[in-house]
Amino acid sequence: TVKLSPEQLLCQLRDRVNVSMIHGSDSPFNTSEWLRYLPEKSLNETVGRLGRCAVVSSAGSLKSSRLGPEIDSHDAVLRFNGAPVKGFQEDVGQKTTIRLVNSQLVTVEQQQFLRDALYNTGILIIWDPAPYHAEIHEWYRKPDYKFFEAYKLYRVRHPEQPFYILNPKMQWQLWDIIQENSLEHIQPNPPSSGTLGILIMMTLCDEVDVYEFLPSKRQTDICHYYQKFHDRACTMGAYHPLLFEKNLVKRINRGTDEDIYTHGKVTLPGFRNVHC
Ligand code: NCC
Repeated sequence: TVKLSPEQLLCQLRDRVNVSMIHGSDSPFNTSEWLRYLPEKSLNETVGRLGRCAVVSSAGSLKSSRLGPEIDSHDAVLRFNGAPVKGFQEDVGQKTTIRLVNSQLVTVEQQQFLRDALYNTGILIIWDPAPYHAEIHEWYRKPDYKFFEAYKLYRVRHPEQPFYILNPKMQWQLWDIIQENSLEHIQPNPPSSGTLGILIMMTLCDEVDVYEFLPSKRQTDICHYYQKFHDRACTMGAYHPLLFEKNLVKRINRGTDEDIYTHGKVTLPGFRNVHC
């Protein structure tokens, strides 16, 4: 097979990955019960049109980066799971527009999720690993983590905060493109929150700067900037095909290698600025 050009790769991502949130018209969520819980407005309506956006990975290499002001200069900032800003503003900024959380966090650490004020800022989006190209009903019956109860409890406590469920079909549409563009066979596990978040921002924004997803010169075995925990798998991946995700993002980077080295920064076009 012929290696796709960066532009062709961007077109594949734009045209084949359908980034959408579960909506009250999506069966089996089209019940009066679910209608009470799902947000009324679409994500697009809630955020409006966004210009420059930042995606902040949770990598240990953000520590001592002093990227905070640069990150906060964006119109919108996406963060992951339990990544804090309090006490880390200098390195990661303080703005949180969207927080993407996985279903494991919300169920295994349910009490913390319901209680910790960290989650009360911005728009929440939850995702759950679905079986390979499973139909939405099949996933609904057998989610990887049974997060629906925690979701409902959170919605009752914070009815004004937008909280979306990511339609699971996008993870395998994206995985297929990652596999097609890698030389090795990849384990069939969904992409990490990192790459899902990047794709979400590419659908909402004119331009997306991603920080410390491709590691800078500060690369470290410290897993997160907010914890003293060492594990190389955090950067390279174990369950998620993280290395392959990163190779793909490297190929579509419109920024410079110097920016990766010094800032761990990659610049990607929003899909509305990709012309196929
Ligand atoms: O660690 P996690 O990811 O929350 O990180 C968010 C995203 O940042 C990128 N990252 C992180 C660390 C690092 N050293 N390099 C990186 O590039 C990755 O793209 C990552 O997706 C997840 O993807 O949801 C993940 O979640 C954690 C964990 O569930 C949550 O932090 C909640 O506690 C997973 N860890 C474990 O299950 C132990 C992790 O595998 C994936």
